[in-house]
Amino acid sequence: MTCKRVHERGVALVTTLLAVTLLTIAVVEFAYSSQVDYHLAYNALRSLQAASLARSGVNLAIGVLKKDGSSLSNVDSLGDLWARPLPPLPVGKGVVVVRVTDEQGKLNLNMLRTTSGTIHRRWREVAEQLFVLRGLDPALLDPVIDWLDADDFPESRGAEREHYLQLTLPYTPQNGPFRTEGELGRVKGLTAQVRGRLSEVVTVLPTSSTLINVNTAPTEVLSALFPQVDQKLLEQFLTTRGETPVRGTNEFGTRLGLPQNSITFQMISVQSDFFAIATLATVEPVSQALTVRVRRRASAVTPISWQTTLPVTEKG
Ligand SMILES: [Ca+2]
Ligand SMILES: [Ca+2]
Repeated sequence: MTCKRVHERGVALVTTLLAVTLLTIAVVEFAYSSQVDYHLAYNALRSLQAASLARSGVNLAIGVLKKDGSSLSNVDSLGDLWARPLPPLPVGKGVVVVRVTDEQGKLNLNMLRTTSGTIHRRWREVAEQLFVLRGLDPALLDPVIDWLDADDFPESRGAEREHYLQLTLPYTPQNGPFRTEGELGRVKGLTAQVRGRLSEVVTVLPTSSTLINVNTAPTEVLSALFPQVDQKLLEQFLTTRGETPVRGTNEFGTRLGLPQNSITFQMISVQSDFFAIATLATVEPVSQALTVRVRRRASAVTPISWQTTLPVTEKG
């Protein structure tokens, strides 16, 4: 064998090895990208299914609220069908959890503002008491007051235009009712942590004429409204109101031994028009949470806000 032929065979061998290596890399790359595409398509499909399932859960709750609204009862309580916790509902390949809560059991911050743009003294006292009961400095309410009131004069620990215009990204306070719950995050001092502490007892509703439903209000809201209440009678009421709700504010006063001539009795009710529907839909491996707040008038139920959280993929 000549030296030249040996050289040519060596070159052919190297070329073949190189070709095989490149082919192997291409095949592995193709298999990998196919797998990624498959997982992306799979998760996208599951996300879509979970989102649809979450909306179905909302529609289910709306149906229950409509039915309750068309009943002859003038009382909304924790004994109603909408308030009863349902077990997780399996639907197709997924499962959905639905919870309905009464937004009128909470303090609607827009109630603090009167129609003339001043602050309602008694609602302010209740809000301050509620902040204290939630372990918060009641001075945190001052910037809320300034956000709501029509004037530009800050409360002692408050903040008006001047403060907000000095921020890196300046804006002006509303000097009017809150339009969304998200707007609370723009108020001085109302950090995510503070808002988290208040979320179960405070809300923002698109009206300043709501009253607090004593049949559904959390303990702290009732304590803030009636700080003088006998604690034993309050506990007794809380444990029995699901089965035997009060049918009017007079009955509430009698059951809790409260004098009914106070202005606070004009701030409470036994009915509700605003509810929050929270659903969590899971189509493995994706979960989708959706919270919809609704307003009910007789048997008509209208969404007033939607809040979704991004789908959470647990694996795959
Ligand atoms: Ca103001
Ligand atoms: Ca002010």
